[in-house]
Amino acid sequence: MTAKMAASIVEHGEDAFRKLFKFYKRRSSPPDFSEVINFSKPCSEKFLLYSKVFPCELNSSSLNEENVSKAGFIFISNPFLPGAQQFWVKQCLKIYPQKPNVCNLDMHMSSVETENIWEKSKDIIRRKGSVARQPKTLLEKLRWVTLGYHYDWNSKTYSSEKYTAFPEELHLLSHKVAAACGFSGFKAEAGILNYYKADSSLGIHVDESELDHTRPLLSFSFGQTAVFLLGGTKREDCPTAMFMQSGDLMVMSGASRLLYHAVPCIVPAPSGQALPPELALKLETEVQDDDIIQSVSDVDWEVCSCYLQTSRVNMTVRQVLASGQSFPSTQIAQTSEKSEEDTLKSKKRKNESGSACID
Ligand SMILES: O=C(O)CCC(=O)C(=O)O
Ligand SMILES: [Mn+2]
Repeated sequence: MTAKMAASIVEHGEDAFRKLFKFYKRRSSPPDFSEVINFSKPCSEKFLLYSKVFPCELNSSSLNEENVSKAGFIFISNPFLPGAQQFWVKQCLKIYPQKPNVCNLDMHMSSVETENIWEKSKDIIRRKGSVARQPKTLLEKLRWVTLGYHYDWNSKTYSSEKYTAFPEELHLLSHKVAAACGFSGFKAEAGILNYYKADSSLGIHVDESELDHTRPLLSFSFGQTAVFLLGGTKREDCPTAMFMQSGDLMVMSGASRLLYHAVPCIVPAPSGQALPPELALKLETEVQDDDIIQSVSDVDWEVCSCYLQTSRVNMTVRQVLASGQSFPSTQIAQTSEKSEEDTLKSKKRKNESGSACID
């Protein structure tokens, strides 16, 4: 069965998004990926047949008002300079899981146990190639990390109480990317980092917890390729499937900011070529001490590349509040007054759809 057929046969009570999600998520045998758009093969490919898609050079002259308003969902194929991806991968694996940031392991482990995730895992990950079947390291058990305003998965809210400083270098990157897409003054206030294994998926959801939806949501992907599904405002709308490869960026803005989306699967890497060659590239120029991007040492990169052989890391960066806005004071009362029944319902929903939580 092809993806098109799968989407068209919608059984009673099942929406088109769920149907396609299940089509790509199936684990029995690899699905047919021929309908998935590959933006890194520009122009010649079938994506030009989609009237919804138009290619555009990202430079100041392309940023006229017409283009900015026409482009809600912006896909930027790996814009990173050689060597820069290594820096961001190292931040995701070595730096951002550190306290005071919050991660899934904190939900059931003490802060002493979740200290130094990188240090406790690195040597085992480096040696793993030769030693099969070992217990998982903390780094391999990492599923998500939150930054800035720490997202509360149960209440689906951000609050001023759960805030720690947002990493400056990631704010600068996000601010630059947003500005290049026509959104000046973007403030990176919350980040959700997702860590995917070969069999992970991210359920169908809409990111609506941020209070200002006029600001874009930025997404950065590293490591293994994923299939990303972008749907409509209703679950019945048939989604578009696209590959997200290492270094690719997505900007969800305008009308696309509140669309359903999901990651049904990680694409099996072709044998003998687990990592894209550009990830092996080192920075080409000498770095100065005050440069944002620093080079990654060979030992650190060895750990990162072993980890990425079978994994994908995605960072989403969000502006939560409009400029000058603060959290409504009632939100705290509402959240704590939430009945047990509501909490149970929300947990159930989270389990059913995965709702932005990796399974
Ligand atoms: O992993 C991805 O590409 C999507 C992540 C996402 O949708 C989210 O964190 O809300
Ligand atoms: Mn999302």
